[in-house]
Amino acid sequence: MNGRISSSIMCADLAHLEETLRLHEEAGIEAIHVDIMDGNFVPNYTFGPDFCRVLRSLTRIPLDIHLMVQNPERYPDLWELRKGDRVCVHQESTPHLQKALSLFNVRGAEAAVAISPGTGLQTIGEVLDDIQAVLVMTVNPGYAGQTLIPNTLEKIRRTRELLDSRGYRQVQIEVDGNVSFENAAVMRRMGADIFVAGSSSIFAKGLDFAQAVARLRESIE
Ligand code: S6P
Ligand code: MG
Repeated sequence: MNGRISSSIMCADLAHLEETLRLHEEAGIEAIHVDIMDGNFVPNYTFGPDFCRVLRSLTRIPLDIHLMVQNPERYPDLWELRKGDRVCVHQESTPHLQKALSLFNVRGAEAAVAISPGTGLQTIGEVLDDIQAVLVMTVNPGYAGQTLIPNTLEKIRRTRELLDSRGYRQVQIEVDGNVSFENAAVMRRMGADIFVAGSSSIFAKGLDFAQAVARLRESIE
């Protein structure tokens, strides 16, 4: 299966959201990546449940909700999950990781464990039955427009090896952070399946959206 694109909506022109989402549908974008930041887990604020509701009212593309919030298990119902959605929970954000993941694994939605660049893979082995994906952060969470941390590329390969060796071939690997056309090709070779595309590729200044998507798809075949 070819790699899939999860578009980082915080990098889009939000003044023209409807038009942007129409272009997403025309380009067959598989998911919309919504970065939720609480000013606590990360030093920034972004979207919340109301914005997710707006997105749902404008498109049927599933949401890929990246929770960069402390203790995400506190308010699991805020996200009104649907079949095909995915919720990414940071390992570092809660001492109750298994519980948090299980709360999002409902109504056909998927759960993913997210790991920041400084986090090892050990804990993933304990929650394999609770996840459909691992989100390997290739920058530190908090901001768009950062530069990839080189060590994380090899970590994608180690994550794939861990999943395969434990018999979890169906668990996907998502990558997030500086997914440029060039980096995406390397990430693909390392074993990534889902690519969070932001200011480094499909929303890069001066690029035509459809052409940029086509170019990214070539990188992740
Ligand atoms: C970062 C966030 C990401 C960014 C995305 C931006 O905390 O989780 O999803 O929005 O990485 O893309 P780029 O190409 O600017 O890194
Ligand atoms: Mg993200």
